Amino acid sequence: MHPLAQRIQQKEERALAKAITLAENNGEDKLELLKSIYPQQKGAHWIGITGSPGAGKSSLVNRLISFLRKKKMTVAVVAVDPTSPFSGGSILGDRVRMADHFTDPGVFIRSMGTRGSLGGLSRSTKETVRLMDAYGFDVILIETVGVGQSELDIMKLADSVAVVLNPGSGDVVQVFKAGIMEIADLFVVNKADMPGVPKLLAEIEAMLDLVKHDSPYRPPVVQTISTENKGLQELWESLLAHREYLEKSGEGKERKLSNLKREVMEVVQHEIYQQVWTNEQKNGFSWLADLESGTTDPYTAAEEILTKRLQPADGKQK
Ligand SMILES: Nc1nc2c(ncn2[C@@H]2O[C@H](COP(=O)(O)OP(=O)(O)O)[C@@H](O)[C@H]2O)c(=O)[nH]1
Ligand SMILES: [Mg+2]
Repeated sequence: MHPLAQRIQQKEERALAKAITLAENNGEDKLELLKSIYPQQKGAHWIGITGSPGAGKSSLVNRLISFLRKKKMTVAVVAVDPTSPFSGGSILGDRVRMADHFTDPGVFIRSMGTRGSLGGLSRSTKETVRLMDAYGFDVILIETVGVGQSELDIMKLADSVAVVLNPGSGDVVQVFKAGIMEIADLFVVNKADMPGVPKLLAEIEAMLDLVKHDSPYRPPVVQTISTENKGLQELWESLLAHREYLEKSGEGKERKLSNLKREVMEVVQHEIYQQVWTNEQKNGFSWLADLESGTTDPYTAAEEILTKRLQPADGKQK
């Protein structure tokens, strides 16, 4: 067993932090570490929270942490939101409120470097969540801004995806266009103290009629005012109900399996690229001269590299 995995099993928080860094930096023994922690996972509830910047995701996460701690549950947070107070991009007030949680051993908060996680952001986020799960947190919250393909990929790894919307924001059209509708398991109308709630509710329902009319599960819509601590009980109950649905319907198993498939292919893609890169580097990128002189083209060069990889001269598969 990898030594960090052993220390994670003994609930050493520093080992968890170190392991996440190792995964993010693509340390040489990363696959060994991940192999060790895979069977240690305990089946935490992985919850994705997504929505436009300023929708109130971080405020909700913050309130949800307090809510769950009162229920004696432990919580880990992965913030993949560059504007998140967890990743340092926010106003002072938020940080001060957050400070309560930093000293609580039942809470672990980690922000992902959005610039250049070497293995890709969605892959390192997934690995981080697995490490947290192996440590034994009951709930893992993943906060992301709901834009872009990598954000969508990140959301797909959650058991339950909550999409946070605000009244009067025109968010619904954006959500629809971005393809988030299909992966939403729950809608949170946050800032329900602001005008325009009935209109937003009607828009969401109309969209659900369109997209989910023949689906066995219709995402519920929950209203919250995170600044006043309102709606959290309902939010939590809806998340639990969704988890129960995943278990009873078998959809949870299905999702996990298709995620695992994607994960394996991601690792293969990365490892092959890594091997080829190292190999070509060793050979001094021998085809570069031919490209320069015009005796080959990029596509032929790439094809030759691949052929070499698939049929190495010594007859052995690399
Ligand atoms: N009026 C009102 N303001 C809120 C509510 N929730 C969050 N906010 C405010 O909205 C702003 C953005 O919140 P934040 O949690 O940082 O949003 P994020 O970018 O989605 O993480 C902050 O100033 C919050 O205080 C709410 O329910 N009602
Ligand atoms: Mg935020």
